[in-house]
Amino acid sequence: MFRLFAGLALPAGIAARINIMCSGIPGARWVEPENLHLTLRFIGEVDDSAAEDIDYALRQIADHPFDLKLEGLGTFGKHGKEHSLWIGVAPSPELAHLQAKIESAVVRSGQPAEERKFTPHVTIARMTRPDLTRLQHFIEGNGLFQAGPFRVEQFTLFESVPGNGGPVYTALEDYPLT
Ligand code: 3AM
Repeated sequence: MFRLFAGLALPAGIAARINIMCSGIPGARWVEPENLHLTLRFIGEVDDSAAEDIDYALRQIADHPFDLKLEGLGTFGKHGKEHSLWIGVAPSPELAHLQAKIESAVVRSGQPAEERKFTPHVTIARMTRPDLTRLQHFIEGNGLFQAGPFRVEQFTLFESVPGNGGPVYTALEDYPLT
């Protein structure tokens, strides 16, 4: 069985810049720079045969490279119970287009459709009952963060393996955009 998702890896330089910013919230579990990514489609647990079907469907996607810019910060979770802290993405019709193609391909391969709206983001920390004052300071202090634009020339099928320090993501296959 594999726990899969499709996403974008970040350029190492941008991941390193993000990593420098990641401190100052007690209790936050910061994502290691090599694990920073933008999820395009969470797929979940699948067996070997389904994984092969997904890989086949993703290989059929034809799309162009495009530029993407990261900007701003946000959180998921109700006020007082924020559980994820993330960096946002500048509006990108090309990213939305690629995401829609990936969604169709994954469904065509036999997986159930994703009901939730796509909210592009790069999670930088996971939190349980964060110190709200420090979280607020972090967001105010880093809210103008920007990175890129950088060229997106491929997307990737990742395996997510749970670990003590949080999940570790392994790239199984890259799909070039040409
Ligand atoms: O891109 P991020 O890190 O925000 O939270 C998981 C991670 O999101 C999310 O998929 C990404 C890669 O693991 N994820 C995990 N379980 C999920 C689920 N059941 C999920 N997304 C949707 N449904």
